[in-house]
Amino acid sequence: MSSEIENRLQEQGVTLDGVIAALRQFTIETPSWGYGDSGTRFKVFHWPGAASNLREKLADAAQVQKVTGICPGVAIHIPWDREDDWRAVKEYAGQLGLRIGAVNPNLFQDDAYRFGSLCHFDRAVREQAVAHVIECIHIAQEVGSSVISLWLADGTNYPGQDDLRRRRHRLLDSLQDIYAALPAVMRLQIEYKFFEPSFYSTDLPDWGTSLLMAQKLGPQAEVLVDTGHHPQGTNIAQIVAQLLDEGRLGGFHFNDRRYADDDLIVGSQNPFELFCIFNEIVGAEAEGNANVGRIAYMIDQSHNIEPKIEAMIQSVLNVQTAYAKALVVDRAALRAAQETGDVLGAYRVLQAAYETDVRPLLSEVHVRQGCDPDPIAAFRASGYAERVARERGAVTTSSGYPGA
Ligand code: LRH
Ligand code: MN
Repeated sequence: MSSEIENRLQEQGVTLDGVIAALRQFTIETPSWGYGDSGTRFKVFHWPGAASNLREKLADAAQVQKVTGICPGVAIHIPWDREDDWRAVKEYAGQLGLRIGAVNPNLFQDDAYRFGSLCHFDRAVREQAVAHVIECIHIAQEVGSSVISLWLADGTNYPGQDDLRRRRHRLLDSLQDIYAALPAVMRLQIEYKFFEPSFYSTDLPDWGTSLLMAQKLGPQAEVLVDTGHHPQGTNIAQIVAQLLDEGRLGGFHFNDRRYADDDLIVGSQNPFELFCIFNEIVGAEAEGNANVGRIAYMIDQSHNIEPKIEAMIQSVLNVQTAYAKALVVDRAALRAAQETGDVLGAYRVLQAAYETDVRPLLSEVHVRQGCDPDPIAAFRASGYAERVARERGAVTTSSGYPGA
């Protein structure tokens, strides 16, 4: 363990054990859909051994948990993961050392949703959509999950296509019907996205709209921040600071992007942005913000060309790295610089933390989790990927374009 970090932390009155304890209690949920074949509208490339049903996805997620020790939860998506015996699923997950995490309704793939789901002008379609989310609430109850993470593709493609205030009224009405069905222990996380698949208006386009809806619904409603859902140049760390201050930051869908909702490996394109997000979280926690302890950290990615399980492990390591760097920020020095207008002094405090090599620290955390210090090497050495590629025969893939 490098004494360089230890000495620096000592100077800040922070113990290494404290930092390691924080990293050990930190968990990240992986998405079932990240283990299966996925692609773009141009092509879905099949990965040999890619999981094609919920049990294979859970078995692959168990490998990520085995080598990282911080991924016991797996988010599911309905109907992609629909099963007829959810108690058996809960049992099977338990045998693998896993639990079912957030339940994601799908209100974007049924033909009925051409003009929207919860915002559709036809009451029958809205009722169908509400019924689907309530079905997901029942599934969550059966598998012991406490989070419904709701994303809507709802929107319009042309000016005048629909009345934007009436769509908002329908949205709130539908969400109130869903909120009324939410058991006391459960949280409704409202995800936003500034465009796609709608290209004129999106009914939940930004954090402000999701926050307003959550505040109108009640304390169990929160905002879910998908890091790929913002216009270029958006300061996501500031959105996180605001939501923490409002006590409505429910969770994250971590991924990274260069252009639009690219769903690439988190921290692979803009690792400093991810560090700034965690710096806001650690800073708020240091000042006793109660919301921090409730944040659901989840990954939401699609691995179109790369090996899916290794991509997931790499993603977990990238998030751990950002969190570890935020934990070694000299908060007292940062505050002092901020309160004296020492602009570059403050920046250099963050820069020093960001440029800290936390790999030895993370290796120590992995070992204390009972894992190999190098999770990627451990997974590769396991031969698991080669074994499932042999066992899980080939599957046909498709794409958004028929016949492609
Ligand atoms: C929408 C989204 C949403 C999921 C889907 C897989 O872009 O981020 O969270 O339902 O991806
Ligand atoms: Mn998402």
